[in-house]
Amino acid sequence: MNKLLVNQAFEFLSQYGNEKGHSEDTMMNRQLTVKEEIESTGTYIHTFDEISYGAKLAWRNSTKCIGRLFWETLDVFDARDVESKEEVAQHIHHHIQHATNEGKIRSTITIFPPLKFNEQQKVQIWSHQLIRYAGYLEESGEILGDPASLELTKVAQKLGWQGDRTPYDFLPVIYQWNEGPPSIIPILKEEVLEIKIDHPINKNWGPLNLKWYAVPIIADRVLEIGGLRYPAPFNGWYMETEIAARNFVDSYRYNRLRDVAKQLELDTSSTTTFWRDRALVELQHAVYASFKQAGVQIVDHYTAAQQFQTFREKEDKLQREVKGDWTWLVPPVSPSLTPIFHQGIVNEELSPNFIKQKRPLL
Ligand code: HEM
Ligand code: NRG
Repeated sequence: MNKLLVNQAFEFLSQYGNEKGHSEDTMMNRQLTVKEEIESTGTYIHTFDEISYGAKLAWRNSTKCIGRLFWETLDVFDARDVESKEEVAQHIHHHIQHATNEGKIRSTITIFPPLKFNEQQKVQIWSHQLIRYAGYLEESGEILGDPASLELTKVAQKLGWQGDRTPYDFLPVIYQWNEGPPSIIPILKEEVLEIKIDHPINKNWGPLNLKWYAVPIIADRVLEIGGLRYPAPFNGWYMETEIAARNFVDSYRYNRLRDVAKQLELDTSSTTTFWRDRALVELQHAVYASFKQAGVQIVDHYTAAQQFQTFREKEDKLQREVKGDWTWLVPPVSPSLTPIFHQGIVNEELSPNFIKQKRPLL
């Protein structure tokens, strides 16, 4: 019998039962049933309420996430009964549609069948996010689109997908069904909400051709609950720095800071004119204001940091110490202007959680 699994299951079930206020009897009975199930089948099946609460706990335990105040508000879709590739595709499209909600973004997770010891894994998602821009290496050596997607774009092309070769082509979702060859799910323009980036004061950013999609849906993690691991894409909404300080700015991403500075007519002759810092701040403003103007949910790094403080206070009152990875929680813009910068935090991984899955055979 798999003793480790029994232990992990019991640990989760007691946390679940305790936090939900279940009686000792109810908890004991459930543990007994699960133990017998593991003895006879090698694994066990969570109830919907268990995976639903387990997913919320995984969010609450995500050390790198600043958005955890809202951990109890997560829409959970149960896709553990998928029987075909068509059903996988339906769930993926449904997730995008439900989460997007015309800009009033809903935190959502879709839970696919768990990885089972010695059994075929039904679904393995290779895509980093359900919605992502492709990246192409041009003959000139330049990169078109998102350099972070070069590898997966090549895989998609091998599988017969062809992009329009713009800087913002939607990569199809790449996944494996029953450990067979990888398959793709094309993402249609109609199902994705995108926001054109303009500056609220320094108008006419049109020629910069900056835009981004509304919903970040992380797909390449597995949700671990009580020893079981589920492929489970999840999303909340963006904090403006993710797009405006990293995706557009990192030298190994869209690398657009100099273009923004030129648009702002800054003196880029030396770093000591601080043109990079000034352009960076204007870019935060532009991304935030453009999302707001379009009616799409987004949070700025001050509000997010404040919400994180509230989360910590709430958890402290319940005598649960919040764990966190300072290097991720601190926003990449003006970090010392947020309280997170000035506080220590214990970096420790608890279960349930979202964990790295085995790397696909790209
Ligand atoms: C990471 C914000 C919702 C789980 C992050 C990061 C930010 C963030 C800024 C750092 C990302 C980076 O630097 O690349 C938010 C906001 C949310 C939200 C504003 C709005 C509701 C969620 C939800 C979940 C979640 C719903 C899961 C159910 C995570 C995890 C990471 C993370 C696992 C680490 C990702 C990684 O390792 O790449 N979040 N988040 N977050 N968040 Fe959240
Ligand atoms: N930085 C990445 C997204 C990482 C997760 N961020 C969130 N998660 N906001 C990017 O695409 O820029 N979330 O679940 O909301």
